[in-house]
Amino acid sequence: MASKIKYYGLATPNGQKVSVALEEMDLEYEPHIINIMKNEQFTPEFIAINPNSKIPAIVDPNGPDGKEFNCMESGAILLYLADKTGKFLSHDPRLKWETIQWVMFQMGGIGPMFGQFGHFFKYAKDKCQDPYPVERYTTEVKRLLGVLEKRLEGRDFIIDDGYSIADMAIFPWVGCVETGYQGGEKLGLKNFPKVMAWKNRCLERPKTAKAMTVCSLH
Ligand SMILES: N[C@@H](CCC(=O)N[C@@H](CS)C(=O)NCC(=O)O)C(=O)O
Repeated sequence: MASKIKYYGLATPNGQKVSVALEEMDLEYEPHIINIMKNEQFTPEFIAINPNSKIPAIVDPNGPDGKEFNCMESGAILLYLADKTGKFLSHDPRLKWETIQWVMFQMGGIGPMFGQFGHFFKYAKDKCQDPYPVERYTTEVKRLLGVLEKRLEGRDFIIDDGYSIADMAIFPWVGCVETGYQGGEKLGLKNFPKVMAWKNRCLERPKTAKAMTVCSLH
């Protein structure tokens, strides 16, 4: 019986969260590139795995009931893998719920807002002359970075007992606004020194660093 998890993704922040978790949790997996630039997320084969046509998604041949299990939404995948392995989600109930809160903060805030910033600041910059969207998302990204900067006061990682799925969820987005969207100056990233140092601390982990290029198109 197949035992490897199939990971369908791309080396974008949402995809990297999952490849980081798979590597850090020492899970055996098979990476499959879904090239969203070629609309591969809309094939019937992929829609059967993720009805929402977005990466990332996984197929675990040994799901919770021993049967094959498909999982979509990166935050749910992180929680699923943490639950499956017992790793990177604290066993202390208080810290566990703190971790879940920060994963949700990423899913509801960081991901959508940073993504919209990138859309208007980089990808659609020639399509929209109105300065409003860039200014709106710049303000919101800075606000969210400020929340993180405060959280990281006196902490090496988001949660007190060390590297967790909360870090895995959030740090790839900080890397993305800096290098992917080249938003460093616009966002004043140097004003968030704790966030930038934490992002580098995450990337110093060999398994995390390796995971960042899984399903890369380059
Ligand atoms: N909430 C979803 C967002 C996933 C998402 O937006 N993925 C992007 C790539 S990072 C995608 O697949 N875009 C293709 C499309 O929108 O057609 C998650 O966290 O998994």
